[in-house]
This record gives sequence, structure tokens and C-alpha cells, in this order.
Amino acid sequence: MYKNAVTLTDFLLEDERKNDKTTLGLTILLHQIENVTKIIAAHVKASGLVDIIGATGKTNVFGDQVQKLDEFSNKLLFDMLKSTGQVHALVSEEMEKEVIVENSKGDYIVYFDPLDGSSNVESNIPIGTIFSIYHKDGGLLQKGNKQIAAGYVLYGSSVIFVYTSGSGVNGFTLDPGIGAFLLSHPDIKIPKEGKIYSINEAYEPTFDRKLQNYLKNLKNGDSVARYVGTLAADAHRTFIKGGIFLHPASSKNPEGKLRLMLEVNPFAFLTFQAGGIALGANNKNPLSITPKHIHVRSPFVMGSPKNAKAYLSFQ
Ligand code: P6P
Repeated sequence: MYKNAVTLTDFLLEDERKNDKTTLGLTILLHQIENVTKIIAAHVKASGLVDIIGATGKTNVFGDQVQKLDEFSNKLLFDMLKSTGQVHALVSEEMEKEVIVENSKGDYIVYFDPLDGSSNVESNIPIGTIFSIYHKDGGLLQKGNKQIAAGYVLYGSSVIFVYTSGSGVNGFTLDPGIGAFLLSHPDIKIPKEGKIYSINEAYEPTFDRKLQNYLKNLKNGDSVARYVGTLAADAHRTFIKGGIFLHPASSKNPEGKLRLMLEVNPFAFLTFQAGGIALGANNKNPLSITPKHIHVRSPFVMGSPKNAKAYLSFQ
């Protein structure tokens, strides 16, 4: 038991030793994200209890002030990332403006969505944390291909931490018994093809004709539909089982709904690193887009090479 276990901490230190692009500062940052997401995971697991134990309105199961899980997660990430001394600026999906950390000598900018899919919490449906790290020298509005590292944590049937620093994608599952993330999915590669397509079909009437024809064609084949409504969950399933995930532009969201810097770019980076294909506006590589502002939105398609090519044949 555990004799071959590799913890995320071991892996980060080894990555720093082997990979000259991975500095001590980045290792400290990723390790702190690991620490934060363990705390969030504990709160997510107990979130169903808050209304019972937190009924007094004073404290919840952890003795914290009862507050919405996404506000709690956002503040925790801010405070713990700032405390590393490695951060020049922080950008959260929960906050309109970036935060430049006062008097920081930190080299990094961290974009994060503290609780992706938070509207799913009360339904006990998986939710996630997404992060994307840039070097500060490029400023706040860098192309996604300048990301130094990106990843997500999925709070599902188990808690898994998946990240890339440009040398492949690796997944670590939290062992609650020892409170460590253990390497469970080394070198994740997306299957070349998959049967699953994932899209919110409630918006079908708002899609353009080409996309409507693509979806009609899928229904005449042997595809199956799966849609969680949490990007981290739908993307993770796509990495593991293959297929395609789409959150396209529509007449309702002409620019797309997902945030380029906070959702699309981290998952596009991971997708390419896992051997898949990611598409953004005009079905171009989203990592080559220069963002106009920190919350700019983008259409997003990611998936297995064969599934992405079949989608493109309808464009
Ligand atoms: P819709 C969650 O709110 C989110 O930002 C992503 O996690 C998810 O993929 C998407 O929105 C779901 O959007 O329009 O299907 O509810």
C-alpha cells in the first residue's frame, strides 16, 4: 500500500528539478493551490450540512461564518495565493477588476474561477476550481499560448487535481485517508475518438444552421449525449472518455458565454497538451487570441481529434 504512491507535492518538486521552465516560485504557487483546493474540497463535501448545522446563521460545520461557498472559495484563494509572495496580480471570475498585490515581488499572474459551476452545489452535482498562470512580464492581457501552467480541481465522486506546465497533463486523486493528492492519471491523453457529445441543447434554436445540421447528423448516428453544466466536469469526462464538448456562440450569446482567460484558455492549453483539439471564435485556436479585457468571452469547442474534425466538416 502506497509503496509506489507519488504525491502531487513530490511530482511538483520533480517537475521543478527536471524542467527549467518550472521555477521554485511556480512550485510554491501550485503547491498552495493544492492546499487551498483541499480546504475547498472539505467544505464542498460538507456543503449539504451547512443549512442544518449553519442554521444558527452564525457558524458552519467548520466554525466559519456561514457564507456562500463560492464567496468563501474566492476569498480563500485570494488570501492564500497572496500569502505565497509569488503573485503580482490576481484575477477572479467572481470579481470585476483584477487585484494588483501591493508591494509584491511576485512573478506571476493567476487567473482563477474559484467555484466553476457553483449553481450546481445545491443539487450535489460536481463543481470545480480552474486556474491559469502567466508570467507578470507579459501583463494582464496575454495570449493563452503564454500560459505557464493551467489546471482544474474537480470535486466529484472523488476529488481530482489535473494540471499541465507544458510537459503533458497529469491527474492526482485526493486520498482523504492521508490528505494527499496521489498520481492516479499519469500523462493523460484524450482518446482519438469518442461517442459522447456534450452541449446544452436547450439553446438549439439559437444556434446557427451549420451547428443545427451537425447536431442533427449526430442524432442519426450512434452518439450519446452527456451534459453536466460544470465545465470542469464536462471537460474532464471528455479527457477520459473522448468525444466532444461544445459551448458555442449563439444568437443569445453572440460572443460565447465562457470566459476566454478564466475558462477557455486553461482548458484549451490542457486539451492540446492531452493530444486533443480546442477551438474558439471562428473555430480558430483560442490560445492565439489577444484578449481585449480580462473578462472577454469566447465560444469553445474541445475534444478528440476525430470528433473535432467531424464538427469542422459542418462549418
Ligand atoms: P449553460 C457554469 O456556470 C459555466 O460557467 C460552466 O462551468 C459551464 O460549462 C457553463 O457555464 C454552463 O452554461 O449555459 O449550459 O448553463
